[in-house]
Amino acid sequence: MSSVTHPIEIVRPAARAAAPQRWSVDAIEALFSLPFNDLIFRAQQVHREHFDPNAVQRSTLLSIKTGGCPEDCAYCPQSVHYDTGVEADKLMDVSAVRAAAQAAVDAGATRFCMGAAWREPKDRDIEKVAELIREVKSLGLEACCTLGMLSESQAHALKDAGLDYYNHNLDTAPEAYGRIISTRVYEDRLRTLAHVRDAGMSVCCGGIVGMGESRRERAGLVAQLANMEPSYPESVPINELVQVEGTPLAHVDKLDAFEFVRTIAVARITMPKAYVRLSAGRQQMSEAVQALCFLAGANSIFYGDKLLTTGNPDVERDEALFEKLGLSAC
Ligand code: SAM
Ligand code: DTB
Ligand code: SF4
Repeated sequence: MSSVTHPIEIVRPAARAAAPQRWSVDAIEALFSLPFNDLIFRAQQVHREHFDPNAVQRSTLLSIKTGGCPEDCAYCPQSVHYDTGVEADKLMDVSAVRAAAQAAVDAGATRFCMGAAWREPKDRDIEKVAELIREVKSLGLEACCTLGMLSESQAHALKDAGLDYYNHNLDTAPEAYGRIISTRVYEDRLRTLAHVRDAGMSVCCGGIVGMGESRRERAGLVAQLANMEPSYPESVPINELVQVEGTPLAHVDKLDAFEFVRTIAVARITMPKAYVRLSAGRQQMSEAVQALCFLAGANSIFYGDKLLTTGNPDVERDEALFEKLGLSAC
């Protein structure tokens, strides 16, 4: 008898890698609409499957090149298009960056994130930043940079210097992007993210809420992040808009605090293994709302009294909050 193998036995579905779950905007919007307690309960369940529920990762930010940016992001105090009082500075030198990174280590941060107000760095900027990355890594910190758009070769150069994470936010839903930024398009952001991934770095990518967007648009942003190919970002910063006088969004209606917490919960449910960072906006947030964000699955914060150009709770205040909530750093 001849032994004929049926094709179905050769390509057994179980032998294939499980396809990542795709989230529709409708399904994400339905999560947003759950009763608050049900949503938080679900987020907490997902969180506990993958993380220690009482551990929060801490990253310290440093603006290594401030102001004078040619882009027109409507939220940003560093754009040349708006009069916000932020002065344009040159790239910081190695010794000053080293001192700031050492202070971050001493305060208990595990990651150091260097931000530059560039549309895109020049190749000679990348050489200088590579030196900064090597310094940061020599202190035992994880290194992250956010420098604007990158070419393929620039992404590889940063990876070769030891960069662990690259932060590049999608900021809002594709259909809302044109209302916020006119000097680049969504596709530009996605291209840089692909270069970062291809170079072998971890992706840090999130957005800003409270810019006057609809709930549907918040769901659209989360869908972009959760469905990112080949996988969602390892780190997802959820920023609440910091309203800065002089920017077009300085007086936009403030987002309801529960809607912010809902956004964190939805990010947690749709990106179960990501570090979801409660990012900009903590300075204006009560401790109770921050505690709700941790309950909703946020497990990372920016740590230190400054973000890039605006304020953040100081280390003592955060230590006290961790103590009150029984949180530990990881
Ligand atoms: N120029 C680079 C870029 O845009 O990718 C890197 C620096 S930029 C300041 C980094 C991120 O900061 C932005 O993508 C945005 O998400 C966030 N950001 C800027 N201004 C903000 C504000 N006023 N409130 C909240 N987040 C803000
Ligand atoms: C991110 O998502 N938020 C950080 C970091 N990545 C670079 C920046 C927040 C900036 C807030 C406004 C400012 O301080 O200039
Ligand atoms: Fe420039 Fe980045 Fe600010 Fe946009 S967000 S104006 S690209 S520094």
